[in-house]
Amino acid sequence: MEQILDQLIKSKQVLLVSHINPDGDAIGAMLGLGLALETMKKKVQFFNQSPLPAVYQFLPSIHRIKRDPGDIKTYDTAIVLDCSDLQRIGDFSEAVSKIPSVINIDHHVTNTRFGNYQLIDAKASATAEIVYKLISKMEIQITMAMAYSIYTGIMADTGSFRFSNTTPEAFRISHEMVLAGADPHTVAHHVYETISLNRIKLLTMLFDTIELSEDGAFSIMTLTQNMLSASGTEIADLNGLINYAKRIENVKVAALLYERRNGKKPGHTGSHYHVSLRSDGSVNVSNIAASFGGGGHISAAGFEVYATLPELKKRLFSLSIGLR
Ligand SMILES: [Mn+2]
Repeated sequence: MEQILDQLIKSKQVLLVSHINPDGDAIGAMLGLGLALETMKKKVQFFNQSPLPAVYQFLPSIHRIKRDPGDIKTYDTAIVLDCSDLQRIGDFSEAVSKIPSVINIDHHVTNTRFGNYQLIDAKASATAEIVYKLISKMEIQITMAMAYSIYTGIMADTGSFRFSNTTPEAFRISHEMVLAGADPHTVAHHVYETISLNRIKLLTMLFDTIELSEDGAFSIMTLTQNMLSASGTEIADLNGLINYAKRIENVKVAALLYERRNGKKPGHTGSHYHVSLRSDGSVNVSNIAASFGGGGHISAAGFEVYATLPELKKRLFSLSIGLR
């Protein structure tokens, strides 16, 4: 932490970046830290390659996040947030690795410790929590905009203070952020009570694809490129969709089969799918993912596969035998 503080004090031009398809923590941690650095008169640039989910558009300063990092040579410091490895930032990982000081701030157990400096805390509920601790050390007055960013990051990654990473520390920091001006109702209203008509249309199509294994323990949901174009939704709107399949009564494992853009090969009948797996904790889905060449954790894993849809479903359902 001390080394990182020294480096931040020395820095002049800072690029802040987080993972593609960002969630509330990736966005909140980045904005919170960047706004703090600006009070220290640092030049900061926010960068994320993906379109940002509409539900986070209420965050002060979110409009400052650009989809292009600009001229890489101008930065002396890069801060990479909420990324277990540098490739998670997307197409610019190679370019960003050339910035003289790369600071890696994250809370994933699987962090590869890339970069020149690391601030990794796997016990932190969110990267935003680590950012808060860094800002406190810098003795910066937390503004309302910073408070909203950090609060939103913690709220998003704890599933609104429901997941197992909901610690006293997560509440303590959130409490402080609320005192500093973040209004919980405003955040909840935007994140949970605002839904675009296009997303409703997508959900209708998606729910229609849900299939259950004979014993009811395994659910499969399918998302194709045709459904995205027919509903007018962007990939940025996909976060958390798999949870609908997981919440079904008696389901232990849920799979979301997502057909990749340009996933078809000429002359082949199949398509390229990303398969996300979630379990209720009673089944280790990382084993299932590993059998397909993927990986992950006990209750969340994934893999890439090229197959036809009926073929893929058959393989997955055959694995589900004996779940109950
Ligand atoms: Mn996170």
